[in-house]
Amino acid sequence: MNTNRLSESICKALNDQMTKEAHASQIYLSYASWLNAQGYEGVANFLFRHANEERNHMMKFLEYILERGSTVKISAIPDPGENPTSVYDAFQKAFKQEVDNSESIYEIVKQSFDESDWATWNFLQWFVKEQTEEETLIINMLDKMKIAGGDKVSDQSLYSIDRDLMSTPDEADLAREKTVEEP
Ligand code: OFO
Repeated sequence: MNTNRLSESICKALNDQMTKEAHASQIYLSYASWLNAQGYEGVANFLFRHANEERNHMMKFLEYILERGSTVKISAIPDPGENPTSVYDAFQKAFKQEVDNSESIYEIVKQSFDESDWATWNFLQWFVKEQTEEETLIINMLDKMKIAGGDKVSDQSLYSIDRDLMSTPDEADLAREKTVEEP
């Protein structure tokens, strides 16, 4: 009896996404290491924590594929690429990375819808919400830096941003989660 509950195309898309999550983790590790070496311990810390989150996302895909009786394929992770050139550049690159990742997840959501694979569609809703949260978090960081001068942000402002990021929560509040009782 065939116990594989994923179509070949969905299984491939989920495996590819699993590798993308691992790649995202490597990207954040590389940015965090570079920023730490430049003396931005707070920003680096924030990105090290984020690298762990991406690794957890990778594991979520892996576990789901196994749960559905299908086959996990561990592939090589592409090189994380160039180091950023500044804190501002690191967040701009991180934002692009998150938007690309969201697009990639939306593609599988669409695919699961087209194939009427409701279990996968439902599984992916967690990631749709997570991506909105991550994009919001980075947009908030970029806004702060833009106000402080964008690419020309002063050392003084970078010092405060770095100190704030040491203790910034890893999750953003989403407006749609607010209620009248808990604004
Ligand atoms: Fe950036 O979050 Fe994974 O999916």
